[in-house]
Amino acid sequence: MKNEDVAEMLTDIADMLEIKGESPFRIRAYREAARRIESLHEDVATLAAEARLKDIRGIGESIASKITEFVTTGRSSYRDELAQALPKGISELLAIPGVGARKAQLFHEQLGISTIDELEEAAKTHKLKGLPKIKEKTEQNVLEGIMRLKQRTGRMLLGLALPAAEEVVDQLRPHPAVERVEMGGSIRRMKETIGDIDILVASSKPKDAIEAFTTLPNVKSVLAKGTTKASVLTRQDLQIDCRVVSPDQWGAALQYFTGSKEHNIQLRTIAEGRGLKINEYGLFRTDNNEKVAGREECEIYEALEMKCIPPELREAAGEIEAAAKGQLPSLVELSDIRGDLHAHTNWSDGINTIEEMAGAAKALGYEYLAISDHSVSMGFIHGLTTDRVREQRGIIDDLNEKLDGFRLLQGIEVNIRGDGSLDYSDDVLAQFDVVTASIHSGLGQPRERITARMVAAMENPHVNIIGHPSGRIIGRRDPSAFDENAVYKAAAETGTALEIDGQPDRLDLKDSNARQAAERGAFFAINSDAHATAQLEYMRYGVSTARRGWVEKDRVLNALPVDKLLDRLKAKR
Ligand code: DGT
Ligand code: CA
Ligand code: CA
Ligand code: ZN
Repeated sequence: MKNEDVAEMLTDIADMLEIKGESPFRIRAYREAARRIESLHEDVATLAAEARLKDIRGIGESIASKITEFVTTGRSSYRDELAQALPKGISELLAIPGVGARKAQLFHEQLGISTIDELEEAAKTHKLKGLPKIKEKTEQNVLEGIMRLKQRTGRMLLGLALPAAEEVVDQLRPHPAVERVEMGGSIRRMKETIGDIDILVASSKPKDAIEAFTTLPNVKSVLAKGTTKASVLTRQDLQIDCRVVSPDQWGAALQYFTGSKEHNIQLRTIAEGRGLKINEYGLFRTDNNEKVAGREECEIYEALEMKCIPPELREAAGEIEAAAKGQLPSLVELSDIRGDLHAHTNWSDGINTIEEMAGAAKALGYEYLAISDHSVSMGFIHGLTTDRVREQRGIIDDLNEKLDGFRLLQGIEVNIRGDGSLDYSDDVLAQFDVVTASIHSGLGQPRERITARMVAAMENPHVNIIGHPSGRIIGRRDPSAFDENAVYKAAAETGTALEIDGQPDRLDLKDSNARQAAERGAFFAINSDAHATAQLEYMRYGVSTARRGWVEKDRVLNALPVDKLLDRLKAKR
């Protein structure tokens, strides 16, 4: 997070307030703050962590809290709120670095531009130059901004790509020319980011299947189209490759195009050692080309005398050896999850009420949900005071009277402060059913300090879970430098679970970290960290991350039924 990012956020707010016709004083305050931050010689994130923002002239309580939220979470809920209130054509343009609300409004209203592509076209054909207050340089800046945006989105988050890919698969499946259809490539392996989406179709009428694919409603442009493969760009600018194979080659093709490339290379070596060769058409004997397998994917692995390997493990990280020895882990599944232990409500920075979150969790088939709002030092997003903690307990108890066959737990996401202490005293913490402790600031601290904070939190008998342990935001904020050995060891020894947070831009612990932690005996809580009812579905990304980390069901706290879970939580205390 750079000072200029913070300045840009503040300028955006000023622009949007201006579009809304808010008071000139407020607008000026944001512009002034942006200017000061831009010319600051110190790192604004450090100032925020040390609560020194208000030392800067022109920055008061309200702006300081928005900056703090932005540098800690990477988001500004106020800016998002303002952006959502704008016409859609304007808000899409705001995604471009360097294009603020004022310019976006100008482009939208004067030229009728509502999409990034339209703006790119207008800038290239010099249509922007004629607009009031738009300088020559602006067109160049706009084009550069669009380029940066496209680079930034070079690999897309799984959470963005998967719903789009599922839509395509669902739309192709009923087509008469489509016998089978699945995702392949990194998206089937559930990698945290995806280069392009790969889709595989089995069909005896490949031309019809390709035609169906390239004419789907969500297709914006066709990049390439042949008789058995095609590439398209969706309206969200996601690239999807589709290959069509004959039904008797389905299994071999699915195996081949699922990858990873490194996994396939290892598998090929194993095949060669057995006088076999493997390609996207099948598994064949080298001497007489006789086909050994190919119609079903698992047949390929079985013909090589190994267990069928789940796609999430196919990263050439020991899975082939394990499969050959019959020692693949029995991976946790989404259906093993009995409840969610990390969800926010409108009591802090969530959107929905406690009751709405409970209803949505129950509708997902869960047995329990822990409401875990933020704690008091996160004042900028309404962290709970101890009075509000008590009040919330009353509401949760009342709801539990009404909710049949479902249990609401009172949790908390308690902030781990800079010195490793927690936001509440032990007697307050003792009142929660489950306590998650998270670091939200000072993530850039040196290894010893950040590790000491985490270990101190784990040594507290009331802390059950460490939330999003590394603090990374994919593509935007690096993980903290915590000492993996020390943290996983402390987690195992203190009986503190490590969270696998399912927010698509967090996935934290990440897959490889989770695997290390599991090997050292740690337990996990796989959570959605939902800030709205629909986000409870992010659980699946947490589960896929756990699977990629070789995590088994018996290591997962929230795979336990509620009574066993509560016993386990109490055991630490
Ligand atoms: P991505 O798209 O960058 O997230 O990663 P993938 O794994 O989806 O890679 P992609 O789209 O280039 O190719 C899809 C799959 O096709 C890949 O996972 C394995 C297979 N594949 C691609 N190129 C090769 C290759 O040169 N050798 C082998 N054995 N397999 C390949
Ligand atoms: Ca791919
Ligand atoms: Ca591809
Ligand atoms: Zn958090």
